[in-house]
Amino acid sequence: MKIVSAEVIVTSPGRNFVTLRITTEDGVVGLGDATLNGRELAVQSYLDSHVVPLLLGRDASRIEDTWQYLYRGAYWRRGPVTMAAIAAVDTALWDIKARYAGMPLYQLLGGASRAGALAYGHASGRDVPELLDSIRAHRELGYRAIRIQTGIPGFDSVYGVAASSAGGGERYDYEPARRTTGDRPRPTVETWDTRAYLRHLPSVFEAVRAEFGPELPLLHDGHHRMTPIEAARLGKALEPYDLFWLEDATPAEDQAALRWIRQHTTTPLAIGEVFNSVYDYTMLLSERLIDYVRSAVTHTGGVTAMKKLLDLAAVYGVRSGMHGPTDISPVGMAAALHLDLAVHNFGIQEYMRHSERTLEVFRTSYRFEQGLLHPSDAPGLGVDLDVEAARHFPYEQAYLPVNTLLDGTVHDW
Ligand code: CS2
Ligand code: MG
Repeated sequence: MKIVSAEVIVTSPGRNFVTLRITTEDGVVGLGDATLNGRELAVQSYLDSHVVPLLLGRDASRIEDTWQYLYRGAYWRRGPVTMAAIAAVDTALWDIKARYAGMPLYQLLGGASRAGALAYGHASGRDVPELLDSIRAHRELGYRAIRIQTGIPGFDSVYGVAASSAGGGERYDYEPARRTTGDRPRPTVETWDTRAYLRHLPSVFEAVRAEFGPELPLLHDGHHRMTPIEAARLGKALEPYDLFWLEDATPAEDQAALRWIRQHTTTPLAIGEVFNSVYDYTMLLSERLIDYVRSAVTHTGGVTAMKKLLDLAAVYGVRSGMHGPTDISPVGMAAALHLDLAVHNFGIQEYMRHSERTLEVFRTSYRFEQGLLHPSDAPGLGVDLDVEAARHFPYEQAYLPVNTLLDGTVHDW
């Protein structure tokens, strides 16, 4: 099962993606997602310069050994670029192994623990009426759990609110990265005021619960912007609305901040989409400071590392809530779905549906039916990459916005 080629494919069918395509001597192809939103070329360079040359000639069946070789052998450890590169190799090798076995990957991870993975979608609105329409549209699309994000009076654009999000569906799905242009070579700048946000949000949830009742699982993403006591205040203020989770309430690297939030509120907490290794979670898990692990296979070292992370989380009663925005490619999404189906401590799966243009390049077999996702029983991950189609969509530089406070101070976006 020798690796004879490994190609890094950067393509931009609707948005930028980085995919590693590994081929064995028998012609079996495995895919791995290495997309890092706004830093795609850094991962491409790391893979092309420091990983691909080391893969050629290696035995593709030695997944754990290759993971350790790329992690410990690099000397410099962790970090989003390194771990996205390792993730792509690891995921591609699992794809290959399952294809050789003629099985869907989840069968090699312990088989199915459920019929499908509960998905949540992104409803948003610049104001409450638009948000309510977006929630209705997402329920019509079949979502049984919904994240809600909304504008703040007086602010032009706020994280998570699509330009015109009344409908739901791909025209309105929120795409945060913005392509640079000749006369705008830098990231766009957004402004923010946490006190205005804290004053506004509870009334939004009041309106949503009044319209849709108490049962609909509602999620909200604080997107790293609050101090611990601000997050504690919001968690407490939202308790009457029974959230499924409050995500990224504070900047995730300050793990101890979650102690303060936990002391003040019973609103469930999810964190970790910007993490890239199990070591980012050790205090959060051992002290039970969170309820859901937000990492994606793509950013956390691949299927091998994600399975180990979720198995550790299970020891502390913490469940999965894997990251699934459109900047996780269909390859990364498929890898998540195989884990979602197999692990015991599954919680929920984020599912921002990719555009039709993206799906011209990534031929998927996973299904979204009656609010549940299933990876399909196709061998491997169940995703194929149309390399010729990919070449028609060259990379286009795009950056995530930079966020500032009203006085211009740079803040977390
Ligand atoms: C967000 C992401 O989906 C989420 O929970 O936090 O959309 C995030 O903003 C993007 O993945 C950043 O690239
Ligand atoms: Mg998030």
